[in-house]
Amino acid sequence: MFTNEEIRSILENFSVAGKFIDFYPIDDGHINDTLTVVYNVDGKEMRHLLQRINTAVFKNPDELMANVDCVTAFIRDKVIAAGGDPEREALYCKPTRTGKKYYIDEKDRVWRLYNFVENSFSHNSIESPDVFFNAGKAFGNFQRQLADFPIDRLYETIPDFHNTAKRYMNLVNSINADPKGRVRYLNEEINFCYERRNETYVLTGKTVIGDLPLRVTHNDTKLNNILFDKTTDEPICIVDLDTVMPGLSLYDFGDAIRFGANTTTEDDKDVNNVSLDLGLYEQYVRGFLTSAGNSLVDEEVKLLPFSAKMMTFECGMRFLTDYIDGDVYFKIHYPDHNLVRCHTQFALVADIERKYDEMIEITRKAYKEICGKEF
Ligand code: GN1
Ligand code: MG
Repeated sequence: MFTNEEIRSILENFSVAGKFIDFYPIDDGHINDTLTVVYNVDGKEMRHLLQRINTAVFKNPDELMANVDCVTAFIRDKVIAAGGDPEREALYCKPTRTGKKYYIDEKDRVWRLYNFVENSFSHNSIESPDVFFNAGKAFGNFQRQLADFPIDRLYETIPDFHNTAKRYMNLVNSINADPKGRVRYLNEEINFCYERRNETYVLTGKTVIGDLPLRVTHNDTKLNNILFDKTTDEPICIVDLDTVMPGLSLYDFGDAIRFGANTTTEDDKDVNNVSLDLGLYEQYVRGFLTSAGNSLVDEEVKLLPFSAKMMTFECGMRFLTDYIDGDVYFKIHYPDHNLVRCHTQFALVADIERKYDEMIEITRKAYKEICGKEF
């Protein structure tokens, strides 16, 4: 997708030591383009992470980078205060030669350069239950690290990102516009959404009346946004900070379950492979409550199972909306990719509904055992 020459000329605008040798794309994300770039510094290999920010999605790079900058600096201070290693446990962006946080090339593409966390990797699926316990602990810890972050310093980079009711309205608008004539084939999917429309208001409604506190949240807690240590398999740090915004702890919890506790991938073409793994759900609840449990209010814990359902439903609606719109938001690798993704998400919602009472029991028991509290 990019040539070596192209990347070299972009990197010349960043203030880093050594000589650029090579690059490797990282294909996990649906939004930005991410590459590992390799330098030779006095005979030693050194890596950085180069990213092209998708400005159709993140429309204001200044505000986005201001958020990333103050959140990463805040986390860095917390890591140092806790005696950790800030080079591995915190991210930072390397400045351009003119001292800016990002570089705009002649094609108006926006680039930034992050530190590369050596000897780390990310999981795209769960090989053993401990991995998911640790994932819950890591995202709970992230929330705890940012608990005293001054929330009004953050820009809302994508307004109403997890406002599920607004996402439903966006879907309805796309259905009405039907720019690609795809709606006529989507009766079942659209009915599925219509039947659940009243639930889309629950979380924002409870926030308005003060039952759920606004916190600094990550908002994109996919398992592959955690870096793990190759040697110890322990989580090191959280990446993909573009959507850090004021939000609900439930967004972070629910989205993590959506991705990680599914027995298959987000784009498995066979929906029969989709189900909620209750064992993994339990691991994540326990990990999350171990690090964040005592800072949560009872109402948040009570709604953990609901959030798993809502975040999965919301994501499915977003894939469906993008399919109707003609695949303009998420990167796709084949024509029906967004529809396939929508189907896995709705199948997972249906399975969560079947297992809902068990999820509540697991949550209740863990809350009692780990935090000594009840909801
Ligand atoms: C996108 O960028 P990536 O792939 O980590 C999306 C998330 C979705 C996710 C679905 C900014 O995340 O909200 O949950 O795809 N990010 C944005 O896999 O829209
Ligand atoms: Mg990501």
